[in-house]
Amino acid sequence: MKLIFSVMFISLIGASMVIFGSCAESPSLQSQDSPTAIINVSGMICGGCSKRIEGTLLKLAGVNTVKADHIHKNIRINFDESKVSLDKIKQEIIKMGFGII
Ligand SMILES: [Cu+2]
Repeated sequence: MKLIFSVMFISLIGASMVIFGSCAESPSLQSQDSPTAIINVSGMICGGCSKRIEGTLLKLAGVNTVKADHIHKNIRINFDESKVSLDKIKQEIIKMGFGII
């Protein structure tokens, strides 16, 4: 009986993580003040590339959300202009080996 409860509890945590995970990407949660930029990038050829870009850019202070799309070859990024500049973000993308179109 105890096992059943712990299994239920773990799956409940899993479900809430999925819910909160999808909320984090929702544009409605973004601050109205911070701009969202769309950067066209060359060299992204698969989901691994986009995940790598997302992971690296999210580590930058001031970057709120990053959505890299390797099919449309662009990155949608929401950031705090007082903490990070668009130039700095582009530099990081170039440092990873991608090109800015
Ligand atoms: Cu790739």
